[in-house]
Amino acid sequence: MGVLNVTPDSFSDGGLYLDTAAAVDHAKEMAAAGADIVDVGGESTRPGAEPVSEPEELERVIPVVERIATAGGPRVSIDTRKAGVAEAAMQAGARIVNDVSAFRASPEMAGLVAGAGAHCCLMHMLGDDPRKMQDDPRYDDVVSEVKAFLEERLSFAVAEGVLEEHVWLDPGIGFGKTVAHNLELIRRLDEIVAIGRPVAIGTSRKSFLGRLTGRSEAERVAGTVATNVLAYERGARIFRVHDVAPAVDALRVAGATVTGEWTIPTS
Ligand code: HH2
Repeated sequence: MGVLNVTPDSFSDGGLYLDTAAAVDHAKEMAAAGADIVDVGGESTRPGAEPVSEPEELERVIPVVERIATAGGPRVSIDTRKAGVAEAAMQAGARIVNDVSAFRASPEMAGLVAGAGAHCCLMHMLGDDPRKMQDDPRYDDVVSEVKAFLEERLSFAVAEGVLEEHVWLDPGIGFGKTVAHNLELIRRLDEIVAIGRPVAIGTSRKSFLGRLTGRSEAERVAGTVATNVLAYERGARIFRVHDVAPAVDALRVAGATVTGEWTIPTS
C-alpha cells in the first residue's frame, strides 16, 4: 500500500502532492514500483496537525481518486475519518476505506462501506484526538488492549453490515504509543494476527525509527524495511509505505524465504 498524502502538512510528504497532476504521477510511480493499493489522504493525523474541513478534504482528494481509480490501475484506498469523504471517494472509485478512527469519528461510515461492498482498514489510536494522542500514552498491556479494541471494532463493523472478510485491522503504530509500545506491538504482532483478519501495518518513516537510528524522515527507509519484514514474518499482509520499491523487494525476498515459493519477475 503506497502512501499518497494530498496535504500541505503530512509529517513526511506534506506539500509534495497537493497538485492533482503531481499526485497522480506519484500514484503511477508507486504502482509501477509494485504497489497494489494507493492510499489517498487529505488530512494529516500527525500530532499537532490542524483539522481540515470536509469541503477542503473533498477538494484535495476526489480529483486524485477519480484519476487513479481507472481500470487496470492500483486499487484505491481513501484515508479519512469523514463519512462524506469516504462516500464521495467510493463513488469516485475507491474500494477500500482506511479509517484511523476505526469508525469512531463517523459511525455512519460503516453502513456506507457495507452498502458499497467496499473493504475497510480499522486502526487503533489511543483516545480519539490525534492532536493529543502522544501526550504520555499509557497501557497496562499494550498488545492486549489494542487487540481488544480491534476485536470490538470488527464486531461493530460486522453488526453494521460490513462483510467480515472485508475488514483489515491495524495496530496503529505511532498513534498514542511510545517507542517501547511500537516495538512491543511489532514483536507480538502474531497476537493481533490471531484475531483472524488480514493485518495492515504502517511504520513508514515514523518518528520511533528516527529515535532508534538518529535518522531524518527520508533516511528511515532501512528502518521501515526492517519493521515490515519482521511484521511480515509475524503474519502482517498489508504494508503502508512511502518508499514502495525497497518494501516490495524486501517483502518478495522475505516471502520467498518464509514460504519456499517464488516467481521470477519478468521485468
Ligand atoms: N499512519 C498514518 C496515516 N494513516 N493508516 C493506517 N491504516 N495505518 C497507519 O499506520 C497510518 C494510517 C500516518 O502517516 P502519514 O499518512 O504518512 O502522515 P500524516 O498523518 O501526517 O499525513
